[in-house]
Amino acid sequence: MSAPAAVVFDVDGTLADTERDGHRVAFNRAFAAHGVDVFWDIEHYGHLLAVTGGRRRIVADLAAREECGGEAADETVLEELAVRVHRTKTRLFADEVRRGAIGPRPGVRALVADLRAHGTRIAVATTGTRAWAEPLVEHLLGVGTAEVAVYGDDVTRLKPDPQAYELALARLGVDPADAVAVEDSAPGLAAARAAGLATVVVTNRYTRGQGFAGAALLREEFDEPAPLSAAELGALVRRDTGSRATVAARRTARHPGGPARPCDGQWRREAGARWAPGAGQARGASAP
Ligand code: XBP
Ligand code: MG
Repeated sequence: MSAPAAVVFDVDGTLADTERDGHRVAFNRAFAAHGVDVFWDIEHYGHLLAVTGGRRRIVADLAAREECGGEAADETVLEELAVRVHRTKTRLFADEVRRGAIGPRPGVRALVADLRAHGTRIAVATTGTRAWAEPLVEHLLGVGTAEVAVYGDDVTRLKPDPQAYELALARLGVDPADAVAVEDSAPGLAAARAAGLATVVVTNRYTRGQGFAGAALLREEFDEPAPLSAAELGALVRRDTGSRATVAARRTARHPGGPARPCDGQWRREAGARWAPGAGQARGASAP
C-alpha cells in the first residue's frame, strides 16, 4: 500500500474538540473581563463558527447586534474593541492549553502514528492564533511531529481561502496531488479543496449537518466504526486524482455564509444590550 506523501491537519474541531468548551468559554471570559455585555451560548456560538478567525467573529457578532438594534455599526470602534477582547481571549485560552486541559479527539494519535510509521509527513494548517495553537499542537501530537505548521498569524486570508493550505504545501515542498487534508468543517473543506487536496472530513457536534460536497471521505469519528488508517488515506489520493481539473474553479470558493438568523433567537433577546464603555471606547449605554 502507499500512504500519502503528506497529511495536513486542521486543528480546531479536528485534532481536538476545542470550540464549545474551549474557545467559547474563553471568549465569554474575555467579554466579561472587558466589561462587554455579551455572552455566547452554545447554540449561538455554533452559528458564529461560520465566521473563521476569533477577532473577525467578535466584529461580526457585535456589528450584527448593533444592526439588529437599529444602529449602523462603527467598524473602526468595533475593530479596536475586538482586538482588545481577542488579545485577552488568546491569553486565557493559551493558559488552558498550557494547563493540559485539552486532549486529542479519540483516534487522532493512532492515525498520526500510523502515518508516521508509513513515512507520511505531518503538517497543520489552522486559522487559529499561534500563541495557543502551537503549544496545543505540540501537546496533542508531540513536539516536532508536525514538520510544518501554518497559523492564522501567517496568512492574510483565513479559511475558506486556500492560503493556509497552499503555504503548508509550499513549506513541505509537496504537490497537492500527493497530499491529503483532514478537516471538520465546511469552510475548512472549501479551503483544502481550493488548494487541490483530497480532503477527509471528520465531523463533530457543531459541524454535523453542514454541506460537505467534494469531500473524498466523510466520517463522524476517527476511531469508529473502524480506525481511520494511513492506507485509507493513501487510497484517497489515488482516487481523487481524476477530479483535479476542477480545482481552479473551486479557487473561487468563498465563505459559505455569515452568522445565521441575525435578528432572531438570542440576537433579538439581546438586541437592546450594549457593551459597556470600557478603556478607550465610549460607546452607547451600558447593558439594561
Ligand atoms: C478555527 C477558527 C478559529 C478558532 C478560534 O477554524 O476559526 O478562529 O475558532 O481561534 P479552523 P482564534 O478550524 O477552520 O482553522 O481565536 O485564535 O482565531
Ligand atoms: Mg476546524
